[in-house]
Amino acid sequence: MNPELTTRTSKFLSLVLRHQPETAHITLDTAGWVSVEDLLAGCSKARRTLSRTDLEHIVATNAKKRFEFSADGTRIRASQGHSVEVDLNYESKEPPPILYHGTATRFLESIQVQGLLKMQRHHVHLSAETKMTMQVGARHGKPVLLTIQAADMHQAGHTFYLSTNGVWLVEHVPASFIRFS
Ligand code: HQG
Repeated sequence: MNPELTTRTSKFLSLVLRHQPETAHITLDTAGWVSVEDLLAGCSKARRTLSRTDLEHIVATNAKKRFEFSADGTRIRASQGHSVEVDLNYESKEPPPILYHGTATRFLESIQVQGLLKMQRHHVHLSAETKMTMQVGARHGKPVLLTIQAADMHQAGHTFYLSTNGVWLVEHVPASFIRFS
């Protein structure tokens, strides 16, 4: 698969495994899984034919590790980022003392009032590193890095989850736990 087709197919997989499974004529189970066989057949039907080898290549090389196979390799799902109702069954986990969130300067005023909201997603996404996080912010405008006092939040009773691909997930970050400078 050439890089351009890999990216295009990866975007299509994000669409069907997170948002619109019906586009590839599949349904996801309650934890977001679909059998690889059904996915490949559905992609074919949607005129996006790909082989099991292509799929393995995409899962292995995806920069953000967006997709995962089940332990026995027969099923696949997106590791996070869904808009369809799924319960990924992540166990809650104690976060590191500090986490980061990348956003755009134009959102700051509102975030100072409301804290971080999950918007269209199931959770607010936080990260333990800063470089990729700035890039996430840059998707929305002039990027700015917010520092989240995660240990304090955890101590105050907020539940944190860690996705398989290393994204920290929470329901809401109140403004009082955000350092803006
Ligand atoms: C902002 C990508 C105003 C929030 C990335 C963000 C990430 C507020 C935007 C993952 C707000 C939502 C997630 C408030 C939050 N007022 N704006 N009160 N609270 N916001 O895309 O974190 O490619 O839903 O700061 O790499 O940017 O999908 O979230 O700017 O990991 O795999 O509202 O998506 O990964 O934007 O990105 P998003 P995000 P994938």
